[in-house]
Amino acid sequence: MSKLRIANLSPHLSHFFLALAALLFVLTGAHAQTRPNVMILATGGTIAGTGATSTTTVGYTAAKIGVDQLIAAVPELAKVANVKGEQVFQIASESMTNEHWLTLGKRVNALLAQSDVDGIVITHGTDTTEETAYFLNLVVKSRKPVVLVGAMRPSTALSADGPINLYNAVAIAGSRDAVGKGVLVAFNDQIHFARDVSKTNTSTPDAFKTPELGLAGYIQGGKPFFYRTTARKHTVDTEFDIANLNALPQVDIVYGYANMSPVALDAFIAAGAKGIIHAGVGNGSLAARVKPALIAARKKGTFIVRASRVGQGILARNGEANDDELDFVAADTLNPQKARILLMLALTKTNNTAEIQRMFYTY
Ligand code: DAS
Repeated sequence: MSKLRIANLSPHLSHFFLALAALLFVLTGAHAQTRPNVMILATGGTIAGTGATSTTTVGYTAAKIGVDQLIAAVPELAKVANVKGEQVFQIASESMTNEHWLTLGKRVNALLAQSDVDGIVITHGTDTTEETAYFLNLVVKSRKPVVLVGAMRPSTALSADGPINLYNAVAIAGSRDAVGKGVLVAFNDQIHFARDVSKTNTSTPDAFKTPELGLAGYIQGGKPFFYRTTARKHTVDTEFDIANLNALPQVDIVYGYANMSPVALDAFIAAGAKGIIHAGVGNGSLAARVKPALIAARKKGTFIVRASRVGQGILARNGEANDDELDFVAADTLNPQKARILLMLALTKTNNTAEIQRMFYTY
């Protein structure tokens, strides 16, 4: 067709071809190929919980409804991704174990290695979300998004927060902007880095916070907005690999408080703990009645990490104790429950204190 004739092509005819193209796009499902493929791995928790009435927001039962029901309850998911569900566990997350973590981590890595999986959402109880998220942050071997999500109110409650949290998490997991950010936690329209987030309230929908180090960004209208990157290594940049691991070394946490004694510490050591996280008062201070027991444990080969029960701030090496002399490790800004995860993985790689300390300054 000559250039002149194309220029004169009736606008009505061009509108017809545009409408026809749009119709074909919808009918052939071509739009589905433009949406990301997101796997939803369900593990239980309040997001899957049910209560006796719509006003039951405490005293409900967690881990009751399955992943298919979670997905069916939010048909809007189809707007942002092609989703598939898999019920990995059905537990309240206070019962999460090292074995659950290894199973989940291996499943996540297997799925992310598939070219037809663009991202993963993990629905999870809120009690240990921060721990599972940090564990995965250290062992996932992909740059694809992994987003943990849960709910502070059961699915049967008035203004249940699970559906919108799930929609947001799927939108983030399918977003190219979330690639390479490490494992993320999505709650209450906010996006948090796995390393720095913690649950800060027993029951309110805004329980997840990253108080001083700051959240990663927000999710609004089905689109994530990131304002920070994390300074610490994660996922593909870590030295940890669980592919051939079937167990993690036993590490326990001793909680510090006025009048504490070495009884708990001694019990953990007697039970075979390979490492102890001392969640000390203040900057990880060691009570006079407990310090000798920690020193004795170290001499017998148990690794000691000084952390703090405080929640924010740097646990300074050689601050409240001479870590160089005692051969202890300082937890930096990791809270005790996350320090435990890093020490467990560190002990799968080394028995050298200086190497373990390097890891606490790296991850
Ligand atoms: N028991 C809590 C848990 O499973 C319920 C929740 O808040 O998700 O972590």
